[in-house]
Amino acid sequence: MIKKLDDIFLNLKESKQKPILSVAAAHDEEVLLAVKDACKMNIIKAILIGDEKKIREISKKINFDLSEVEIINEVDLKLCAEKAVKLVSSKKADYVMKGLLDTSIILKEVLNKEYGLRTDSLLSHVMIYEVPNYHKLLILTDGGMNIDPDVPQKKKIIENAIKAGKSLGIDTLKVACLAAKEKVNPKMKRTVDADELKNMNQQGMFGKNIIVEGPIAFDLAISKQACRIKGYESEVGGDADILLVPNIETGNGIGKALTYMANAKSAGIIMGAKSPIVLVSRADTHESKLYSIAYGAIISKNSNKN
Ligand code: COD
Repeated sequence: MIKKLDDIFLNLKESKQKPILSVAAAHDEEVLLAVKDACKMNIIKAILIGDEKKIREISKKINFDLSEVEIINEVDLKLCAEKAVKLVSSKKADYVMKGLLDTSIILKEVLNKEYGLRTDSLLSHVMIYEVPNYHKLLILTDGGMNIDPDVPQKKKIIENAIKAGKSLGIDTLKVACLAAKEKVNPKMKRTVDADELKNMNQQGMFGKNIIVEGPIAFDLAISKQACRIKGYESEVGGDADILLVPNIETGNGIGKALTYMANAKSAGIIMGAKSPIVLVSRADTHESKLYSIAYGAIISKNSNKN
């Protein structure tokens, strides 16, 4: 079981098959540092799409040996995303990474009906955090793709997060459907949605070994002490594996608070497509980008098995 983000590397080093990553708009130092490290660790092979002149200049500066790396010269950002996605849909690459371009540009290409990576499933963003003062990895979803999901979409977002959690080898997953309080209040739509999701799980709709709690506030989901003080009893209380947020703003805010104020390390990908999409914030460190590349490689390996 993967308990720390560094364990992902060990898991990948054991596998002989190296997935090929296509990087859209790769002309960025933090992106190239992460790709360089992943190539050096021998966990992936890379195809870089972007401004070739800049890619070569940056690579020289950071001592990235490009002799084994394919470069596709493209300066237009939309075309960078299109070409990177097409490499995956034509099976010349296994998964795709967002480089120095806006999230919505790459997501629109991923969703393209003709050459994109859609499936019948909803696509959603999953972040994994290693927080110094939390006792296990924490999955946060969806703070990156679905803006204001309804209940059927939240159900699919949970299903994608369960797949992401299972790929880490976690057997029983505890899901906290976040809201501002624990009692259902018809005037607070998020509490009603969370209650519906909990009921779905009680009917077995999320499968075996899944516990869904909600509505539940953030403090009770992650702190046993808060549960004791408030007299709150639930198997998920203080021990959540997955935080389902009600909307993109909440997810984005919690994620950034964990990174900037709690020194969390993280990895982020989009689940639900034909292959994982490595989606990190431009401001993320190359370490976080490296974890995301590695996590994407694990998901890619698992989806090729199925
Ligand atoms: N999964 C599967 N299909 C989808 C999804 C999804 N999550 N979202 C849209 N689609 C399909 C729709 O069914 C439709 O067929 C087509 O894609 C277009 O749908 P629209 O018009 O709703 O989608 P777009 O192209 O306007 O927007 C989709 C985005 C993902 C780009 C949009 O939702 C978005 O910008 N999300 C926020 C991304 C972001 O900025 N994140 C960073 C900040 S946190």
